[in-house]
Amino acid sequence: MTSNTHMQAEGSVEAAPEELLVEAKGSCALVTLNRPRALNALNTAMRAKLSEAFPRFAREAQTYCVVIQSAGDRAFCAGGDVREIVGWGRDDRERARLAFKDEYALNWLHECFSKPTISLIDGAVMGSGVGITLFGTHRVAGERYRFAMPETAIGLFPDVGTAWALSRMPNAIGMYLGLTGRTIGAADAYALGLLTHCIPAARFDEIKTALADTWPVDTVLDDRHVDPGPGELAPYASLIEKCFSADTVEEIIERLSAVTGSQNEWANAVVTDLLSRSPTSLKITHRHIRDARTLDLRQTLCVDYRLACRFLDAHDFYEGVRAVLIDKDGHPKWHPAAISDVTEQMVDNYFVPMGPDEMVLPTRPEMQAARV
Ligand code: QUE
Repeated sequence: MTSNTHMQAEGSVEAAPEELLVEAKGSCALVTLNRPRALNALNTAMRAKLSEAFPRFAREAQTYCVVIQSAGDRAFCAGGDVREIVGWGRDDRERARLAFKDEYALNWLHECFSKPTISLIDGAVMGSGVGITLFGTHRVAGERYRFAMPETAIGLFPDVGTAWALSRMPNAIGMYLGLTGRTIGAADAYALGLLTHCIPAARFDEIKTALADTWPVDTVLDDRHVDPGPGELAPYASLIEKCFSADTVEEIIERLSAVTGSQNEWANAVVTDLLSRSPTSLKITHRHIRDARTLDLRQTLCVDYRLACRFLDAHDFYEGVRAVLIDKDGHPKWHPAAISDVTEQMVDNYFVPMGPDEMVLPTRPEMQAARV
């Protein structure tokens, strides 16, 4: 393994710093997301480098574990580079599909990886960032940790295998998180199993040093864990369960709208959030999270790919990225515009298998038997 620090270009022009750094620190392989100005959003080059590095880590005698961290102090990883993908979606649909396929295959590679993988997350982790951390063995939050799957705001859906995790959360909280795209902090994320440890970020350097010296991962992390206490969602748990366990998005909104008393204001704000999201995204997300309860992660990722292809063939993803990330006017014009205009038939069509175009991921035993 070589260190990929800031390569100098030929001549006087300095090359852009490597957007993903891979270094050997003693018995630890240290991966750094290094695109701080783009909030470390994961692009194709970074994904390719990760996909190449992990099978190599698995076979290196000196690599005991992998640590994933990020540069800068604004976000751990704001998601995928969706601007890159919508550009391809318009000009080269196959290229855009391939970007999604490569990402979901990377998520599966992480799930099947044979060594401890520790993400040190001190900042926002959203979308694709969740995908590269959630399937590792250890997810550690610093004080600034925030989690969200905000895709319904950009006309997409919670992908990278998260429907599998969201569908298994208690009290319909996963449905709440996936539909609203709302953010939670470390205490809620810890209670939901998204995190394994909460440790002050000032101690992250010690952790890396200990792992470089081959101290056992669980001991190193357990000794520094600080219980985060009750989450911000705890007071709303029964309300969320009552409303978000409904069979349809319309029914969820009706139940929220009928909430009276001290939680009326909170419920109304959730309705306002939901009504600003893509109606198509909401209905597809609802069905996806409902159905993922009976799927394993591999199957969920294959459905993710099917859905991503359908979103690339539709309108809202392009419009959402335009309104939220490009023009930043915050006023996407969704098509269909109303939740009731998204019919069961339209939802069914997103989930229809694509025959020869389906993504095929090797089973776990096939991954384990792979020789590289
Ligand atoms: C909802 C999202 C995303 C988002 C904003 C949303 C998302 C995403 C980004 C993002 C942020 C910074 C970047 C970038 C993308 O923002 O998925 O390339 O530099 O990746 O409201 O789902």
